[in-house]
Amino acid sequence: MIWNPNKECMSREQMRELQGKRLQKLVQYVYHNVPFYRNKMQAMNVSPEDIVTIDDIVKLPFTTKQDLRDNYPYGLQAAPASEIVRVHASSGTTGNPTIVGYTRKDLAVWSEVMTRCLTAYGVTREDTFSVSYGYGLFTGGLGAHYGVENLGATVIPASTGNTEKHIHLIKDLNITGIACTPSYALYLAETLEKLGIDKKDIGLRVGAFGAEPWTEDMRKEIESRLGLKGYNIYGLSEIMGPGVSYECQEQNGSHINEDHFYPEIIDPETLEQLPDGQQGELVFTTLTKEGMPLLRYRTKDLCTLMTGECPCGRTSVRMSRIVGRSDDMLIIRGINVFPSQVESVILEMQEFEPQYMLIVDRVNNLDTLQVQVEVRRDFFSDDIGSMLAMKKKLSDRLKSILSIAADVRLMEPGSIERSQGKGKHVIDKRILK
Ligand code: DLL
Repeated sequence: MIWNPNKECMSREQMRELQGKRLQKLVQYVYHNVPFYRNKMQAMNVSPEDIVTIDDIVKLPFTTKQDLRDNYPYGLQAAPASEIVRVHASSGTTGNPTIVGYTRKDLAVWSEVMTRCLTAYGVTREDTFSVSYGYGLFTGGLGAHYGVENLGATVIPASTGNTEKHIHLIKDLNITGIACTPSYALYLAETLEKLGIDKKDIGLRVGAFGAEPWTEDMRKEIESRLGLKGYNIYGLSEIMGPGVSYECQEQNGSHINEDHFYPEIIDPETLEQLPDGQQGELVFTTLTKEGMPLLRYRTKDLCTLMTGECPCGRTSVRMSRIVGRSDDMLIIRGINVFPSQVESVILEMQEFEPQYMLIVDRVNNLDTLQVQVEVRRDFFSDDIGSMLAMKKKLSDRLKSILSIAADVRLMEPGSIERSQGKGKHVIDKRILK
């Protein structure tokens, strides 16, 4: 099934024409409403009139997460505050979070693109769908929620946590679909097994998995342990949230909602656009957004774009799975974590050397984070009480900055291996094949 064939199956020529028109309008809009873009364009000697077709996009400036942080909180917002009806925030940066404001129309577009995804997965009005992404500032929960409602299926806003209760709901309410991170899906499978419930006793048949990288092997494992078919869903808060792209029944790449989010692949070093099929950094321009539209936003996600017809009938460009990042961002239990966040906490506390190591692992299908840090010689002692207090102080501070708990290990001075070249601060033991 296709939710919006008019848009999802447009001819390539019509799509490019529509994208060109939308880009023209967008550039006028940001030029006149966002001083940041006006200044950048003036510095590059580009005026809105220079943008005629979608190919002119290469004349426009890039936007980075740093730009959003520098203009915290509302500096890149184009719509007046009176038009903003909701705000989300992205985790995972030192200092300020990224704030994203949505107008009523933005929320309608978001529901529409989410509904396209769910329809492609085979979800219908007959389904009961559990949204088990976190609700709150994170876009996963509310983003998926309104997509399910817009489709007309029944939404169960389960959010995360309380997994045993959730499993009883899945059974009792005959929940047929679930949206969550792939790691949470595995944890759910494990809890199901622990409770002695057979997958045949529950009715799950569809999963919408994303918000973190996952693999074909993980897909097979989740599918066989939960008895459902798992589909990829991709997105990022700065651009919208979940629903930027989605897999169809062919499961050969994820279709991008290109009438709203224009994709490019660039070389992260030269910033030049790369030809189709070549791997590079994914960049998006929000063609229709009103609240906080972005020109050429650098996602730092590495992947390839695929053109050509898909047997499902959709004509949109597809993206491959995300194969890595062009920065050092880690995704731990769905939360974006930068090693630099940990570093800044350690540096601001006089008890520690600037020597640390993050050890990320997956135990019982849940991501774990251990932070090893060297204690300065004059603070290191045999007094267990003072060492425990120091550990607690660091754990609490990390928790408030990262939004996830870390297992802190205090290390003797000089015990963390020194690097000869670039400092190595992360050991990621999760195997992603
Ligand atoms: O994770 C939005 C989302 C929620 C997507 C629910 C899908 C489902 P952020 O917290 O801003 O937003 O994180 C965005 O997560 O740049 C990718 O690095 C990563 N990511 C998201 N989806 C996928 C996916 C949400 N399907 C960042 N595969 C992105 C791999 C993904 N990585």
